[in-house]
Amino acid sequence: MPRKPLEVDSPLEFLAILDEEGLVDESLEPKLSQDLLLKLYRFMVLGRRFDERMLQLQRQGRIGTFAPIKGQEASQLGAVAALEPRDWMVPCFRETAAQLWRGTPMESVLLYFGGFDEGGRIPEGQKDLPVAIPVASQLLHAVGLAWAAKYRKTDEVAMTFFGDGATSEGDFHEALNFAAVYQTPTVFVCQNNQWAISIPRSKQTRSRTLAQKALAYEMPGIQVDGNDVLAVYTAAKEAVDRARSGGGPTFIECVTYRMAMHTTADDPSRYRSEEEVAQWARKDPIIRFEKYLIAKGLLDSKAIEAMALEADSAIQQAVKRYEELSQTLGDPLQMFDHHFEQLPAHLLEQREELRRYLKEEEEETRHA
Ligand SMILES: Cc1ncc(C[n+]2csc(CCOP(=O)(O)OP(=O)(O)O)c2C)c(N)n1
Repeated sequence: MPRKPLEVDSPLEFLAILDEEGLVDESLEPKLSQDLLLKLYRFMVLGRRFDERMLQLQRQGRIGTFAPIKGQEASQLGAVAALEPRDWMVPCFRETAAQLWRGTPMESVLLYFGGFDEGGRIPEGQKDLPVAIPVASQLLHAVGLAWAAKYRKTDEVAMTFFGDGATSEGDFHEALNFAAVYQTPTVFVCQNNQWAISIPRSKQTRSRTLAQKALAYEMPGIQVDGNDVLAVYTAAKEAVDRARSGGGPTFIECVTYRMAMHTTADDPSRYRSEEEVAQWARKDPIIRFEKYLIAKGLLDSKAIEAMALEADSAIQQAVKRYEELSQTLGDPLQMFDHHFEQLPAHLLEQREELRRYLKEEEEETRHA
């Protein structure tokens, strides 16, 4: 009748490669091509500037509520850069940079947050799912896709993104459990940005790390500095390679920070201090990567300026296309079209009420 410690393997690690000063640990530095390094930087800058522009557009009433990504560029781009086009990317609602990397046009993102269904349409051949709003629901979709890939004996991998808050949902646990039991090629990327709206990480879970949640499901788990694009890429590449070669799922916790508001409907000054934000601003993923690329001789101030201008011009063109397109789309009555073969009585009533309301509004505008 022994009483003894259980033997539980712990493959958990923490990984950081590039520090806040842009100094690299050469023994861990991944061997990435110049093209890939510069592409990562370009998309980090594009993601940040697009985010800033979206905030202005939202404040001007030209798009609706959206979830900013500021501070999370490295977590998203380091991860998707490890995928092949044939792999699946299953986003939450804060993956704008990842979506752009995968090929979603900026105007689609604007259309989505502008309230147009058409923004959820994924370009032909691109294997991404649309934005998921119900927290953690997308993890199950990713596991399903990965399970299908395994069943069909393709070598596709499904990578899904979610926040620290999502780890408290039942869907999270069901997804990890199924993925581990059936060894599906799924890569779970948790962007631990420290806050789930106003709930801090400390009130989300007693676990010292989120990565350790992988242990319960007997899958590899790793915690990485999520503001270090080289560390995120390294962890993601190992996870994708393992998944592709039949090694099953991995859980990656990216320790990062949401530098802006949860969504544009939120006021973070009500629950967090300016000092906390300032502390994380010093860990900015773009600044440290920029320093690294300058030290490597791949960037200089002229190239930095040129890339910013290039991003701004692409953004300006996308906003123009969005505003032109939005003139031709968006009959609100369409929202009733695709749910039921035959609309139930209460929805017929709601459709009629909306139709009447829109007509009245139109007449009022005409008389105004
Ligand atoms: C099932 C469900 N419950 C509640 C909400 C409302 N809600 C939207 S975002 C959010 C917090 C999500 O936090 P986290 O998972 O950490 O992701 P983050 O927003 O920080 O990226 C909540 C509670 C929702 N969308 N879905």
